[in-house]
Amino acid sequence: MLKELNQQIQEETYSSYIYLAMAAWLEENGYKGMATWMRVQAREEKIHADIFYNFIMERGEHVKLEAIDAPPDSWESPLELFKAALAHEEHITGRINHMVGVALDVKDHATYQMLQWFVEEQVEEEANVGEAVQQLTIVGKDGRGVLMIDREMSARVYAVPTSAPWYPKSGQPAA
Ligand code: OFO
Repeated sequence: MLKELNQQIQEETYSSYIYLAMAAWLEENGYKGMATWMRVQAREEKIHADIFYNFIMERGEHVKLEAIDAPPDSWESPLELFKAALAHEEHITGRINHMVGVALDVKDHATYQMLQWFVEEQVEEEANVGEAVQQLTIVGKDGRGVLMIDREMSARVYAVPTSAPWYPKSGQPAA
């Protein structure tokens, strides 16, 4: 179980890294609203990594950080980029489900319970990215439609996840 939890710190940190790369591509190509959305997403992923770190520490176990691969740095279009983000979220959902299975196998009820927040979070994550894919598919190559979506997505702001387990309400990393 500990190996899986440590691997998840790597997975969530990579999530943060790939979304930051996506934000950079979007910003460089003039999609500033979507870039803002992705930067918020990248910060949220860093918090996901922190939650696993905090949980391992709380249990008095050893944190072992793994290498982070370099993410891609270009995509064909915003639609292709968000499709890649959706595929990544589906991969993460698979990871969380796998970990729930391991927790059940080894009767680690504390980890099982902590993972329930992530089970719910993944439903939201896939829905949010899926909505962007759907909207971008509808507007297709209509530049005005894409820019309208870009403007809407600029409204996303970062909020400290007060409901997250193993994460201090202050939003500061645990000392
Ligand atoms: Fe996007 O939920 Fe964590 O990785």
